[in-house]
Amino acid sequence: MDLQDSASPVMADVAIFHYYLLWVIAAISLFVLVLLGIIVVRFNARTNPTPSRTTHNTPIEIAWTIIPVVILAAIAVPSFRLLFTELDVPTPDLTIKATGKQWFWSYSYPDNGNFEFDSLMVAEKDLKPGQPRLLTADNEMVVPINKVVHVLVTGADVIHSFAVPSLGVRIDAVPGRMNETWFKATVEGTFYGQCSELCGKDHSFMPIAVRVVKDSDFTAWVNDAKKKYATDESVPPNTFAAAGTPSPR
Ligand SMILES: [Cu+2]
Repeated sequence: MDLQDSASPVMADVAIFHYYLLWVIAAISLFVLVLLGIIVVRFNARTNPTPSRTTHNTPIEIAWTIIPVVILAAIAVPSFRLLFTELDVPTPDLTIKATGKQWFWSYSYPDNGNFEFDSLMVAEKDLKPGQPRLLTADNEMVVPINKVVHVLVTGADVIHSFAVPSLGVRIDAVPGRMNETWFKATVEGTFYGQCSELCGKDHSFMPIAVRVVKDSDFTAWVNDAKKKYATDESVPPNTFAAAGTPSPR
């Protein structure tokens, strides 16, 4: 029924703007409804058998031109301000590249050791207590709290979309293009999103799980991840394939 709790300043602004618009829309709708009601009751053929022949009223015409312009300006100004906040990436503390693939996400950390790993959905039967169905991923994207995370987003095969509602992030992952967005998570915890562009049969099974942790935990995670997801690029992939072991990605 409502927006997810916001965990970033951008999402907080999105929520404020949303509720502001809701009031504007409600006021306009109510006003029009009241006018219609007055017309129905007071100006129907029975109560008003001889209608007025008035065709022009300058003050009213000026008012119904000026007032909508003022309303539109009152919507446009905060709307553009929000758009610019979303699109103008502040100086980042770290960069993460998210690649949408059929049907999972890969995350790489170019300025933290340049490792890359895949993040796949956990099947329903493998869920641990408390893990949400269809949203839990085996390897979460881990980010430090209160840091500006610059996210590079691209697609490897078809168009996907990287979206995490609580962080106010949603951007298309287009093959051959590098889109960018950012967020600053201000709440610790795990936040979930889903691919938001129809991308094939398993479109609904490629969740995005972002775990926000303290700085020290992030450093520890990076150190582990560097070993866990290490790829040795000096070894050609077919060496592994021939030996019967899975080749590095
Ligand atoms: Cu997708």
